[in-house]
Amino acid sequence: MKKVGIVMGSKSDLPKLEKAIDILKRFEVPYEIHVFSAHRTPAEARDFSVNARKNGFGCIIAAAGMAAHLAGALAANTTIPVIGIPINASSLGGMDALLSTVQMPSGIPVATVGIDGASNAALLAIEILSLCEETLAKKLDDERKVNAEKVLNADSEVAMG
Ligand code: RP5
Repeated sequence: MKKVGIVMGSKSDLPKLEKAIDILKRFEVPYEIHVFSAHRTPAEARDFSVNARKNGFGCIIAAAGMAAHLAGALAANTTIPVIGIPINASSLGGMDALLSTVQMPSGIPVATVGIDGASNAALLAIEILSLCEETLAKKLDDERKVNAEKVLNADSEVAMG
């Protein structure tokens, strides 16, 4: 199975990625975690991205806050899918990172999830890998059923008062 790369711009972003890590573990998806900064370690970020496909990665999750160029910088150097997580790390509440991550120029896509949207980033990464992994497709279906069950139970509870 291909790996998911989780890259964050700073170790200070790590707590915001725990949900993604938990989900990848639960789905038994192999992953690697790195700290590379588009601004502070641009050469290392580039090397990771340039070699990602040949190193067995199926997609990259890139999380960064503030003037968040990490996801775009990684996407510029690879044609495997890059999922961007804008991190709330400043007085602007993550809007700075959201706009920096989502507003990519044509030709270099970044699939951007919501601010601090680590869960959806992991699920989207698994959905991408599931195109070639039937076991993951089945686990995703099971997950959706469990989630639907929770909402239906909540509906029953609320309706009964
Ligand atoms: C971004 O700046 C990082 O992704 C982080 O969200 C933010 C602050 O980084 P530190 O100053 O905590 O290293 O590059």
